[in-house]
Parts: sequence; C-alpha cells; structure tokens
Amino acid sequence: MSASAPSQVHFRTCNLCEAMCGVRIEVADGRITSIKGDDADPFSRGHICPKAVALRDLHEDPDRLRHPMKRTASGWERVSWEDAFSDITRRLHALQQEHGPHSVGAYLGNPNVHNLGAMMFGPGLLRALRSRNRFSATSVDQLPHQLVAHLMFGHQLLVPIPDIDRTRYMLVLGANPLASNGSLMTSPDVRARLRSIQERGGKVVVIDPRRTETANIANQHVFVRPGTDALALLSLLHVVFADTADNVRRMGRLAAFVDGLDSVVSLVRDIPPERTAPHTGIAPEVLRGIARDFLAAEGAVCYGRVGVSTQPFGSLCQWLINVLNIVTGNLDREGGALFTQPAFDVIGGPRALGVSPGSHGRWKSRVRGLPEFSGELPVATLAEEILTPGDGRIRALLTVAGNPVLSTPNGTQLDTALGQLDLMVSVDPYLNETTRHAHYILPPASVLERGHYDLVFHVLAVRNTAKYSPPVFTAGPESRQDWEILLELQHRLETLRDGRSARATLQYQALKRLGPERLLDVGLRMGPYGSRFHPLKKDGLSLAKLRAAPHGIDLGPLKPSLPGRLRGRSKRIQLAPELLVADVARLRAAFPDDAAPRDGELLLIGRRHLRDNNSWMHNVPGLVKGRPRCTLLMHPEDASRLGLTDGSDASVRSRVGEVTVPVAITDDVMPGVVSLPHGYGHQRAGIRLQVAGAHAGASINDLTDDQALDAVSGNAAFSGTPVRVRPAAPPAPPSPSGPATPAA
Ligand SMILES: Nc1nc2c(c(=O)[nH]1)N[C@H]1C(S)=C(S)[C@@H](COP(=O)(O)OP(=O)(O)OC[C@H]3O[C@@H](n4cnc5c(=O)[nH]c(N)nc54)[C@H](O)[C@@H]3O)O[C@H]1N2
Ligand SMILES: Nc1nc2c(c(=O)[nH]1)N[C@H]1C(S)=C(S)[C@@H](COP(=O)(O)OP(=O)(O)OC[C@H]3O[C@@H](n4cnc5c(=O)[nH]c(N)nc54)[C@H](O)[C@@H]3O)O[C@H]1N2
Ligand code: SF4
Ligand SMILES: [Mo]
Repeated sequence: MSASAPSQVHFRTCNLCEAMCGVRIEVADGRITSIKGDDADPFSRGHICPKAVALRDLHEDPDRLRHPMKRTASGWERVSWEDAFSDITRRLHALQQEHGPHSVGAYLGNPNVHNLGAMMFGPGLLRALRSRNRFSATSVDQLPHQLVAHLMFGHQLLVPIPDIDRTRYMLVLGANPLASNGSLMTSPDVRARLRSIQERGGKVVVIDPRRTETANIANQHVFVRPGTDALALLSLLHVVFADTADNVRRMGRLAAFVDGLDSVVSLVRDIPPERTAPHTGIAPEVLRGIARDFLAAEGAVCYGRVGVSTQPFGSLCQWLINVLNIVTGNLDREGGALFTQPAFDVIGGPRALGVSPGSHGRWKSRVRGLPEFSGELPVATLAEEILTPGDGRIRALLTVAGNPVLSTPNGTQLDTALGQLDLMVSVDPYLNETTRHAHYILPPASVLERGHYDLVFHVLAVRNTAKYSPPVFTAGPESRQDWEILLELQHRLETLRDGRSARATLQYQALKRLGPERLLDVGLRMGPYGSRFHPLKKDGLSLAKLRAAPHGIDLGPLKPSLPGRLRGRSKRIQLAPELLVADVARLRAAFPDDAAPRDGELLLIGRRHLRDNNSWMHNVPGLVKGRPRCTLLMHPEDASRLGLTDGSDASVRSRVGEVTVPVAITDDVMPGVVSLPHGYGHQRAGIRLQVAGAHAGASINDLTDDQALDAVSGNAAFSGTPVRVRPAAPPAPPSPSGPATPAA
C-alpha cells in the first residue's frame, strides 16, 4: 500500500446562498475528501445545509466548461482566450459604432452578488458599455426593497434587517427561510434562531398562501390570497393607529427624524380589516390579534421577502412593512429591525469603493417606457427590447452568471429573442438554457479557485462579522477568474473606443495587479473597524487580520445607528414618499369593494426547496435524487372539481404559455392557489447538463407574464399569475395500422 499525502484543511464561507455558513474542507492528493460545517465559525457555529457538499460536485462537474467556447456552424469549438476577447470586443465595438451604445445590452445574474471579484469589477465593464440597456436579477427579486430603501432612508442598500436573535415577535410575509436559508436576512441556521424566539417566550407568525416549512414551526400560520398583502398591511396599520396610544409617542425616539406620519395615518383611516378581508381572505379578528401582539411585544419585527416583492404591489408591501416597523418604534431598536455596520462599508465608506445611493426614473425603456432604477431597467422588458424593430434595438447581449430564460417572466419569449441577436456572449461555467444561444461562452475558474469575501451579505446579516476565504485550489494557467474576464473586456472595449492611452493602460495594469484582494484590503482598512493606514490604529481590521482568523471575526450584534446612518439630503426618514402614497390608488382600484371572484381561475405561486438553488444546481446528482420535486401543489377541493388525481399530469395554461406537470394534492396550499417551483425546464435542446436534463421538470416562467409588473418599480410580478388547469390529454394510443399518415 502506498502512503497518501497528508490531508490539508481549509476553512471557508459557502457562497451558494445568502447564509454565509462556515465550512471545513479537507483536501488530500488534490481532491476534496470531506466538507463539513466549521464549528469554530462564530456566526454559523457549525451549521450547513445539504448544498454545502455541492461545492465539491460543482468543482468536479464534468459538464463544467473549462475553456472558452465558440459556436460555429458545426457545433461548439474550443478557442483561445486571446481570439475570444479580440473577436468579441471588435464586434461589440463595431455594433456600437453603427447602432449606438444602447444596441449592446447586459444581464447580470444572481451569482455575481456572491462573487467578490465580479462585485468589484462588474461596474467597470458596465460603465465601459455606456448602455442604458442594463438588466439584472434584481428586477425579478429585491428591487422593491432597494427602491423603498432609496426613497425612505436615502440609500438603496439601507435595508432594515430583522434582529432575529433578540426579537420577541416576528411577523413573516412571503418568505420561507427554512427552505431558502434566509434572504436579506443572512442568518445561518435560521431554524435554530427562529426556535430560540419561541424558547424565550416570543412568537413567530407566518402569512403565506402555502403552509410552508417555516409556517410549520411557527406559532401561527395565516393564509393570504396571493398579491393582496398590501391590503392586509394597510389594515394592520389601521388597527395600530386606531389604538388609543399617541401615534407620535409610539414611535419613540424615531419621531425626532421621521417625516410624513400624518399622511400615513390618513391613508389607512378608511381601510379597516373588515374591508380588506374579502380580498385577502384574512379574518379581521386574526389581523387585530396580530396587531395587538405586535404592539405588546418587547421588540417586534415585520419581515417580508420574495413572495411579497415579486407581486403587483411589491413596492407597497416593502414600504408598508417598513412603516409598520417604524410607527411601532421597532426600527433601529434591539429586537426590531436594525441596520448593519459591515467591515467593508459600501454605504458609508469611500465613494470609489461604494455602491451608489440609487436613482429612479432618470430614463425609460424604449418599448414600454419602464423606469430605470440605479442604472438598470426591468428585465421583464428585455425580450421586447430585442424583438421590437427600430432605433435603439438591442442587437448584442452580454450575460454574466445569469440564466434569464429560466428565471425571468415569459422565458419562452426571451428564449426566442436570444436566438435573434447578432452577438451574444456569456460569462458562465455552463452550457445551459440561456448560454446555448451565445456565440461565445467564457467560463470562469471554479468558485474554489478564488478568494471570497461577502461584500453584500455582510451588509444584510443579522450580526456584524467579517471573514475572508482564501482559494482552496490554484487556478490553472489556462483559466481566468470572473474579474479577469470582466476587466479584460472592459479594457479592450475602452481601447477600441478611445484609442490606446498611457493613462488607461496604467490604470488597467494597476487594477490587474491589485485584483479583488488588495481592493478588499483597502476597503477593510478604510472601514469602521479598519486600521486606516494609521500607525496608531494598527490593531484595526485589514486583510492580514482576516487571514489570521480563518474562522472569521465576530464584530457583535447589530446596534442602533440612526439618524447618523441615514443618507440623502435630508438625513431624515421619509415615511410617506409620494411615489408610494400615490400607488395606493392603484391598489384600491385593483380591489374594489364589490369585486366578484373570477370563475375557474387559479392563482399560481412559486416555491423553493432546500436542495435547489434557482436554476443552476440541478446538475448535482446528490441534490436531485429522490422524488421529483417539480410538481404542481393543489388543494384537494380544486383537484376534485377539476378531475385531477394525485400524481396525474395536469396541463397548466396562462396568458403566455402552457406546461404539463404532475399534480401533488395537499391542503398545504389554500383553495384557489397552485404552486410550482422555479428553476426547472431543462428539456430544452442543446444544453450540456446531463444530470439536470434527466430531471428536467417544467419552467414556471413559461407561464409567468412579462406584462405583469409591480408598476412602481418594474419588478416582475410572479405571485398570483392567473392560470387554468385541466387534466393533460393522455398520450395518443399508437395507431393499429402502423405510423399515422398526415391527413389530406
Ligand atoms: N434552497 C434554496 N435557497 C435559496 C434559493 C433557492 O432557489 N433555493 N434562492 C435564493 C434566492 S436568489 C433568494 S432571493 C432567496 C429567497 O428567499 P425567500 O424569500 O425565503 O424565498 P421563498 O422560499 O421563495 O419564499 C417565498 C414565499 O412567499 C410565498 N408567497 C408567494 N406569493 C405570496 C403572496 O402573494 N403573499 C405572501 N404573503 N406570500 C407569498 C411563497 O409561498 C413562499 O413561501 O432564497 C435564496 N436561497
Ligand atoms: N417564477 C419565479 N422566478 C424567479 C424567482 C421566483 O421566486 N419565481 N426567483 C428569482 C430570483 S430571487 C432570482 S435571484 C433569479 C435568479 O436569476 P438568474 O441569476 O438569472 O438565474 P440563476 O438560476 O441564479 O443562474 C445563475 C447562472 O450563473 C451561473 N454561475 C454560477 N456560478 C457562477 C460563477 O461563479 N460565475 C459565473 N460567471 N457564472 C456562474 C450558472 O451557471 C447560471 O447560468 O431568479 C428569479 N426567478
Ligand atoms: S445554507 Fe447556504 S451558505 Fe449555508 S451551507 Fe447551505 S447553501 Fe451554503
Ligand atoms: Mo434572488
């Protein structure tokens, strides 16, 4: 027997979801032999979910692309980085010369936010494109949170974070952290954290059209008709204000820097729970009970996520949730909702290393006139911007870590549109439903071959911590990091446009040498805990300090920070931004008092499973094994009315499309509601995902409607898509007289 090399142990943060779990990775002979939770991580304390081991599977996946690929008439061919970069930038430049800067669009997907290098170098490339046609997964996700934070607190990332570890009452709308592991609430081992609310005598209440995994461990679950949460929140506020206490006093110290209380009070005066109950399905006494408990708790917080953002009144929901926390004195208070103080401060730190405070409506999309937010347009309009002829049409598209064919509304239409581009370039490790349309795919090095620090999720975490993860493996000489690809494209585009200048070349070379790590070091040193290059502050945080603490550093619980942390000119909280107040009229018009229910129509909602991650982890065998999960959940009453049995195939039809999926009958969904997970639909031809292809499922976004938006923000309104469901036609029996001949 030959002796094998001793194994090495690496500590790291898992970057697959927002929870930032510490992992302990053992490597022997260049291969991963184990991945476990890191017990010494001060934040996650050993917790991981089943996806952590996928870090190895993703790294080793034979389908993961390892060199640049070019699509040719005879199929995909390997090309050199040099040939790819030069041909791509030459063609992009030529298109922009001929058709203007906006003829090139860009779509940035979710994994960018989990990638230090992409976060730091993406903005440079986008600037170099000079295009107004920038899109991202933000507008199928948290756009309302950012718009509302921008309008109320003066910065798009000033998102109040639930103080889950100290609260005594947590009201959850449209989030299922037991499956998602928490979102805009980075909280590893969220189950334990929710349990401890209950252990200290507090309550967890979930409002959701489905009795979810989270609802199952909550003290109370309340069904709500999809898309009506804004009405419920208005009525909740009505009850709060009808309480005898003084409205100003109730806000406590916040009253000194809050503007607009009176407009909110008068807005909800005629919206008692009795008036909204017929729409929401929530009994008035239930809502009154919630208001009572919320007011009585020593520290209460209302938290709403994807289910209340991706709906027609997403911005109203996120606004009213903040309003509820503020008017009950629970913002900026222990046990309520607080702002973080991250070590790398993209909000309050140096401008050059920061994220802009946000902007709204500086320009509109060409076809539908949808407003820009912070330099981006709603992705629901991407397909029509490609398909609609005329000046300013998108002719070339760059996608970076995105799969919009499966993740954006009316994916079928986008699928068609992508096929009509003059040039499409995808920075992505997989040949999938989206990238199959690319002319070039540029695959980055694997996640374990790069250093990691969560620039974004520390901003959104329930506790202040900091951790740097060095690479586990060294990337080969032939591979490129995401940031290197983005920087190279940027530099070449700028050179083609502006000519070769000594200054630009120096800047490019300097950035290339610095890389994300050195920039991170600068940000940490300049940050609130940093050493600031000051000799007397040498104990402060720096990259070296983080390297010396491989499990991460605890910086303590969230602390009150207002009004100092507010941004914007007024440095005051805007409780009643005009844009949002005005949208209440649209809400009221959508739900008139005498509305009659629509016959036979069901409302479609999504769902997540612990073992999924949007569209891109179905190629990991360990995560897709077991019973198929892409099923249509349906209440027994609806199933029997429609003649559907458990496990039978149903055809689901919406305004934009039709899919066939097996039905799973359960009273976990409310009558009138059906649920399908997103991220499936891997049956499309030409993808290179062997495992996912064998677990194809159907894409919910072949049903969701690109015209259904939150009108204020332009966010996709997935929740509550009207659908009709019927038994799928059984496959035609084979004809007894051989193959059928076409009818004459
Ligand atoms: N396992 C896993 N984890 C993930 C992901 C994943 O795909 N899989 N994705 C990651 C990403 S990108 C994100 S953004 C987060 C999202 O994190 P969460 O927001 O927690 O996501 P979901 O589990 O989809 O929870 C949304 C809930 O909203 C409910 N809902 C739908 N419509 C309505 C409505 O009209 N009103 C109300 N009140 N509820 C409604 C749904 O039933 C569902 O329970 O998860 C992240 N983590
Ligand atoms: N109906 C419905 N639709 C939804 C949702 C829903 O709840 N319901 N949720 C929405 C939400 S919250 C989100 S965030 C979006 C996600 O939307 P997208 O970001 O468009 O989709 P993902 O499925 O996350 O695809 C990620 C892509 O990034 C690639 N990738 C993974 N890691 C890396 C990397 O390190 N570098 C690079 N360059 N590429 C990488 C993967 O191969 C994949 O192609 O989907 C949205 N779509
Ligand atoms: S919960 Fe999220 S961060 Fe933690 S191990 Fe699972 S995927 Fe990774
Ligand atoms: Mo997301």
